[in-house]
Amino acid sequence: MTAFDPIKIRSEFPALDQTVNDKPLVYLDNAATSQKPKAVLDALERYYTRDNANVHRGIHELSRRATVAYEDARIKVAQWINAPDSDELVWTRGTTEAINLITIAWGLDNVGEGDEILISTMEHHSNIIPWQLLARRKGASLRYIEMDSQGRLILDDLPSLLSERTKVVALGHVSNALGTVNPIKDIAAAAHEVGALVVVDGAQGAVHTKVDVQDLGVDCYAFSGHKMCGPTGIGALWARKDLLESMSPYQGGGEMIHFVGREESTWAKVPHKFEAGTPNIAGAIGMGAAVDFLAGVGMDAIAAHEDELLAYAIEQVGSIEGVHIYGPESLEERSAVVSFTLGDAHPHDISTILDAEGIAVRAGHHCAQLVMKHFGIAATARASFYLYNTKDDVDRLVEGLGIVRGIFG
Ligand code: C6P
Repeated sequence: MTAFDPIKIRSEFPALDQTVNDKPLVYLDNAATSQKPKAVLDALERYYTRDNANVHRGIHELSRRATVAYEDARIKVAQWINAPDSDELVWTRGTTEAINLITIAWGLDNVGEGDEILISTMEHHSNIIPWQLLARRKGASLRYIEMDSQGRLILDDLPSLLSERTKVVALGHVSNALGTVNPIKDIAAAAHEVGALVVVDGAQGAVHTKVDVQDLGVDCYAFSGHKMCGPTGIGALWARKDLLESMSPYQGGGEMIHFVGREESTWAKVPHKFEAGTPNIAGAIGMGAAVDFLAGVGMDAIAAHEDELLAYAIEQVGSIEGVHIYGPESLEERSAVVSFTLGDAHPHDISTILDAEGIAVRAGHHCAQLVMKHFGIAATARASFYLYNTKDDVDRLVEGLGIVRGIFG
């Protein structure tokens, strides 16, 4: 493998090579969505210009090519998370749809009156609302693992929160609002002792480090293509094959059936049972190209680069007077996100001022209102890093925050 060179990597991402408000773009909103490398853009173009056809339907050359590319991508993405079998990977629109799929296709049949669903106050709304809807429909109740003052899960509470009533434990791998990395493997082991299903929201997990669903010992892992250099509108649910086979269909329509009768029908084998209608073929192919790209760079190298960048960013941003950084103090427990406030400056104002300097960060509650409530704030500004960011980007952010300080005192 060649040495990790963020400048060279940067040149693979056309969108990074532009000015915004007459300043070279510094893109630090990667937790919302990453930029796309040429390899992914080329894969999309190749599909649409040469191979465009529906999958699993036509007996003609283009359909054959599209089907092969679509299913090859499934194999690549399944291998990416070390799934034992690519049939265990269901394409979805993203993490949100993957979690909704589980709550409907598994939850409606397996969660009932008096059962408990254990989540945490750290969750993104995508891992709260689907469970709330399920709990309401089935008369189950939601319980929460709370966070400590550093935004870490209080796992000492776990034994008292888990019981035979716990049907499912659903947690984020990495918090988008704080960067906290959760010890999923330990939690999964504890949840399995009471027979609970373990569902992981991996939207921010599969992005930065190598994920191994077998090693984590979880039952389901949901993730999105667009946060890991892939296209929008594509993601996946990985789940154990026996679990998928036991589940009811999620949506009905073309492709998910085996045989259709007037009153009764039978279902296609997994994963197709969960993929009703024409799928996002280009998206799946693009996500396959994205994992090829990331694997080519090397996930260990990416993780090491991001760790260095995060340490630098926390040191530099954290030393600005008035800045408060949220999330764990130990770098070991956090991922490439710096969520912060600066004195009395509203995070939206921080973001607007930075934007004028060509620096893109996100400001708001980050779809994690319970996190904001925990810290007694309405919003934070969030800089999130990826493989193409550099220390120069951090320096530009610090300069921009100097301007914010000049305005807000
Ligand atoms: N977080 C962010 O700016 P979708 O939209 O389905 O691809 O991913 C939803 C989602 C679920 N869980 C976590 C932990 C996430 O971070 C996200 C998306 C973006 O933080 C948009 S709100």
